[in-house]
Amino acid sequence: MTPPSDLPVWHLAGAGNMGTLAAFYLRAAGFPVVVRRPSPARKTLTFEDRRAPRTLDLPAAPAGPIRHLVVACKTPYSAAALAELPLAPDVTVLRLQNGLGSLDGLLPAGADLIEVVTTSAVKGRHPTHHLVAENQTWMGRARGGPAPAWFDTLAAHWPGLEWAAPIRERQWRKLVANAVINPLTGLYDVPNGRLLEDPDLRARADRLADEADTLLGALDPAWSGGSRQQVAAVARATAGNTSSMRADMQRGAVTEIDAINGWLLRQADRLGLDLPAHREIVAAVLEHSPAP
Ligand code: KPL
Repeated sequence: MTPPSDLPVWHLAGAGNMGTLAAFYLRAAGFPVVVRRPSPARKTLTFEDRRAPRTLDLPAAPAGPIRHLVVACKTPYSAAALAELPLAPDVTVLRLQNGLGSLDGLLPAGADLIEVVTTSAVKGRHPTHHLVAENQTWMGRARGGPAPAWFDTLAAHWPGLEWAAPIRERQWRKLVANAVINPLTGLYDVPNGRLLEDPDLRARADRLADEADTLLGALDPAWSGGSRQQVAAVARATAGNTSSMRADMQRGAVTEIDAINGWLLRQADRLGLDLPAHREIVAAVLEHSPAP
């Protein structure tokens, strides 16, 4: 375990649902947490299981280089959130965002980028956030590698947190679920479970899942496929949920389509593959939501 005097100070860029969740567990583990973006905040996290609500006072960050950063803003705001932050050349970054590649080109070359995949769910708006499902969370680097020294301290206070080496398969599984469920539920304005009930939606979901399998299999022949079944399992487990993209579209906000389906399309372009169902759905979402 890391001795308390060596506990790093975590800077938070994005204090929404996911940022509040990370801040809560980091604090529970004894790490100081300060806010970089947007500003100092008082947050309340309540729990579905009726644990006492916890108020988090997140002070503004002191001046000086950032060595440990949590990026938890929505993906379209990544560049703005990181602009002019004094990142140390070897900054450790925890990325708690949907999609892939949202921090490409935004971090110093020596940064240690740790990806976070969670199946926990937090709902709400500033300043009140509600932990509705406390499930599993994985952290790890896309290329693999051992956990940093602070990880065991955090894992002792973050239920269901595991180190994944490498984390890529988990990221790809999450990406596919988001690439199918989010745009369809956003466009049709339906809860996740409707994808299983409506035959037309189910057929569209299956096409998106199959195209994702084709691409991911081309990127890595070891990819085991099965995205139709995996997406259906996520839609079943979250049947009553409003996906994050549906919520964004309902409030007229910019969506994360570019980091989710856009990432798949960029990889497909590189490989000379066409993903017509993803191309069409990206165009449809962009037509119905503000430009990034
Ligand atoms: O992660 C999600 C999201 O809404 O972004 C899913 C898995 C689709 C659950 O709603």
